[in-house]
Amino acid sequence: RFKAVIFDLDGVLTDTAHYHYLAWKRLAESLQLPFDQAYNEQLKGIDRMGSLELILAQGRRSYTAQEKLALAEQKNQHYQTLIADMTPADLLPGAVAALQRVRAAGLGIALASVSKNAATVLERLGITGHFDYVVDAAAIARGKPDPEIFLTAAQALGVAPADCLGVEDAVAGVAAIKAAGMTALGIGHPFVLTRADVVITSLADFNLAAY
Ligand code: B16
Ligand code: MG
Repeated sequence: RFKAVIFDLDGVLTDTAHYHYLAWKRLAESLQLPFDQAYNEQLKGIDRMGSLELILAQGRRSYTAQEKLALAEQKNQHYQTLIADMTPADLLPGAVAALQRVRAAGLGIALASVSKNAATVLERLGITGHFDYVVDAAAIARGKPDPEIFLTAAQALGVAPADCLGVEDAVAGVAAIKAAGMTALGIGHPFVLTRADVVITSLADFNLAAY
């Protein structure tokens, strides 16, 4: 019943969500700010500056815009060091099979990642060629949970939002898919992704006909 599937990257196709966590943790520790896996849940799917604001909100001092840019750049350097050694072995179980099944069913495929490193990660994973369209995060004005990134992907594919299945591991991402008027397939835990239409543990359980 769908005409296209729009995938998130981090935490769906590969576990860069963990690398983002490690990079933010390193930055938070250098600033002596509290940061743990639970707080990190709120950061998933949130863009770089938005994530930084959430981390800095844990402390008392205020930072100038220039300081914030420098801190975001530090985090990005930690992150880029972590992703530098990625290979196709870093694809999550079922990721490539899911892309192949969507293609075999004749549906369009797009990537809706707010990460400015998404193109690099796709290249390292060797899956760039699977996508009809990759949203340029730099061209998106409002990050998730705003629907803009998913609506941009649907428009580029020439498909109505109602005919799209969005796949997300983040609370903010699922909210963005629902705000776009699409069906949301959550990857993770139903207690966390309460607004998803269906939740599966990983793409290893992906079954297009069931949604
Ligand atoms: P960058 P997604 C998001 O990617 C991550 O979930 C989020 O943790 C990260 O802060 C954001 O990308 C920005 O990434 O710093 O590389 O531009 O989940 O939308 O694929
Ligand atoms: Mg994600």
